[in-house]
Amino acid sequence: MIHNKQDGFPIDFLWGSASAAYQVEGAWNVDGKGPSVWDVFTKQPGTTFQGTTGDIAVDHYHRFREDAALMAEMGLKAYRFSVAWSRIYPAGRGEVNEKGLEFYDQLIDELIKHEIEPILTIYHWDVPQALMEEYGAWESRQIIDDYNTYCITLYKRFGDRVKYWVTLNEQNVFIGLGYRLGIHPPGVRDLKRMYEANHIANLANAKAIQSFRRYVPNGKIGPSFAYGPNYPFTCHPNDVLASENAEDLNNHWWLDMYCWGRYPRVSWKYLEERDLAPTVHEGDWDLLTYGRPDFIGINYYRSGTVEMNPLDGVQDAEMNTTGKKGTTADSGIPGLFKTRKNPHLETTNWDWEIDPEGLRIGLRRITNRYNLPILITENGLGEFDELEGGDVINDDYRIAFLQSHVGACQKALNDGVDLIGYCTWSFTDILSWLNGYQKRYGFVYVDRDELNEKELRRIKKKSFYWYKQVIENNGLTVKNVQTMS
Ligand code: BGP
Repeated sequence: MIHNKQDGFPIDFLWGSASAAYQVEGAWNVDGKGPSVWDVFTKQPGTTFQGTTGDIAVDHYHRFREDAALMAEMGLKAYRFSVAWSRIYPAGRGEVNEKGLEFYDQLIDELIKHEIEPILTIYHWDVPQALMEEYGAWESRQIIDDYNTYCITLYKRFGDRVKYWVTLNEQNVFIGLGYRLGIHPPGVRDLKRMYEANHIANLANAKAIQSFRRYVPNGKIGPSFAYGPNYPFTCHPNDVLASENAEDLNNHWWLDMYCWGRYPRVSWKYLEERDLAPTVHEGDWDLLTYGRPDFIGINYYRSGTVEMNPLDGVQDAEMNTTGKKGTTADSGIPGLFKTRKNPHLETTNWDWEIDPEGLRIGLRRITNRYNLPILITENGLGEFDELEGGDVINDDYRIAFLQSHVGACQKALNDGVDLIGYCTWSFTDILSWLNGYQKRYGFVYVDRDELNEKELRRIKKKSFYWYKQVIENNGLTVKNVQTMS
């Protein structure tokens, strides 16, 4: 669709940036915080790049005022952060840790002082280790009530100041990497357990949203979903079908549930025949209908391209966690689809396709299917950055990436998508779960590496000034574009 004219961004558009507790806070055992599964998992040899952990991360816990001041200097309109469950409930449930609540009180107040809209993610993967040990965390229905209690504690405490809430961050990723590929905690490779745990997470999500309506009636809530639209590798109907399979099993399996409270029929039948469909108890479908969100949070990094995969075809493959370009093998599900490198797209050093038009395509697909507002809760480029003399970081590649994606957002708005905001990933550099500190995403460089925390100095990158201008102008202008080229 080519438009004759480009409308601008809405006046109250949320120009934001995002982070997650484990990736920025550090202070992993400070002020009464209990351990999360990530505190334990990253300390097991061989789980992360060069054994990196979030023990110190970028020390946001102690430097949040400095970070918020940088956000204010940039003119950021919104900041998405997550609460560490085990800071609030060190043992996952039972006694509340007042110190944990106080930390987020202070962070929220600091943001509001700078006129930055807080977007609070309730859960960004760091389930308390105690619940993992007690009942297997997401594998037990006990977590539904414990998660709900944790949510209500946050609603009551912060509901007066926080309007935008994200329930589960990338359920498809923490479940998929946790139980299919076994590279996130709990490191399991078992599809039956994966679909069971996922169903329980759906129930927990729906119950949390049901409670939200009562405690924060004027707030807005939704999940953040890791979304990548799929393309067929060729126009051969077999490849088109493969692409539909991928769309159904990788996207609709979650999004249909969030928005409609049901699983897509084709994928359900496929899983049922293999005894992989989740166990459904009486009352589940009723509860799931309460999960309908106010907006869909989308974390977009890349699109996917697939072709037919025969029954004896390729299966799951290793992920590139080193930044050595071209080391990702094709992967797939025999009988459904397999990935192919898209010849029309460049990739990052971690082999992620760079595809701004894919964002527009995805936003349109979601809009047409679910008819809900969309908040982009993450989008960004993870790359090696170089700190040059005079404290300069020339990250033109990041500016180019973000600029093209902001452009795609504008086109999507023109197409009719109800896009309410755009959060980049991330504001400062952070710990990348499996890729250490070398895969950087921030507008603000943090001077540390895998082996040495140094002084964790904050240094503004070139992209910092670029995004500042975008926010000032409420979108791209000729000037922004020139700055970059
Ligand atoms: C998303 C997560 C983020 C962040 C981002 C980048 O899946 O929600 O927490 O890590 O991806 O991923 P990575 O750090 O693996 O490059």
